[in-house]
Amino acid sequence: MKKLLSGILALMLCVSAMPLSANAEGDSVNVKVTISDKDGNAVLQQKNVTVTDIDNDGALTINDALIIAHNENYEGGAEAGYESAKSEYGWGIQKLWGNANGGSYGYYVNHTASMGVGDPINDNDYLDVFTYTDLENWSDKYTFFDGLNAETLPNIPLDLTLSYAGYDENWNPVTLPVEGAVITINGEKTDFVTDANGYVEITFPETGEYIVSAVSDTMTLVKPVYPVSVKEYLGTYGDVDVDGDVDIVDVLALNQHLLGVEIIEGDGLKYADVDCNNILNDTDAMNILKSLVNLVSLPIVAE
Ligand SMILES: [Ca+2]
Ligand SMILES: [Ca+2]
Ligand SMILES: [Ca+2]
Repeated sequence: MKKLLSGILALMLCVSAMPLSANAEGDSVNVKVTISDKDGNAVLQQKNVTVTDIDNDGALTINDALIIAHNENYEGGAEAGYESAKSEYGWGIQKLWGNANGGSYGYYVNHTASMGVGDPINDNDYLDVFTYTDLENWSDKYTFFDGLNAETLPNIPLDLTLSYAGYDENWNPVTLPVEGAVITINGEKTDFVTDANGYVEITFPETGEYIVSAVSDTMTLVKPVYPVSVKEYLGTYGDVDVDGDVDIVDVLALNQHLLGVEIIEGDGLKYADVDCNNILNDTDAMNILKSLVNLVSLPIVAE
């Protein structure tokens, strides 16, 4: 019995010691890392990396993130694939993904240019590092879509804007639209092309996980990495236009249908009949409206 007790005590000591090790979690942050290699291929695509102070300089920096990203993903680890060095110009990359090109790399945190790999990195940051492919004119343009990723439904338009990091006439960094870029989905070119504002509306016919990117005939783009998750839509009562939300647009769509202006088809007919009486009328429209101000919840099932 005594043995058992001391065992339990030892266990309790272990448990009570746990908050101490939990404190150590403050010494790491979780970031997403994208790396493009010398051929312009995204060899890491928003890869989750837990960053610790692996270079022991007392700070969590881009350098730590890149060492760990290589250790975990590059054959031979950071020792084989990554090098950084401090010079009069700052602390920069010397080798990335096994390629040493004289220091021609670009690095961005949350789509903003970084000054060097000694820049701090914080929880949920997005680190994007690329190798220049044009070593004569450095024409490579860092590009990005708004945000980090998106979720949508099959055949529901997804709005994207593609921008690149450029400079104005005074060499101040500015964000400019990428015009005429062809959108790729999982590396395949599509018919979607960005307009003069960098804007494009894309759709996915099927559910699945996709990487959206872009290529251009006229610019050297650092290919953006933009994961899109296309989920199956299971339908919601009140969602007349079947876009995943119940809002005033659904009330208007139903009214248009009842007036014979624009006829609803498909699943919308089912989700518009919110009292499930197989009749579409003003009562359904009124009940959707009421649901928007939380007077009723849908569907309304007859007693
Ligand atoms: Ca460090
Ligand atoms: Ca809707
Ligand atoms: Ca009805």
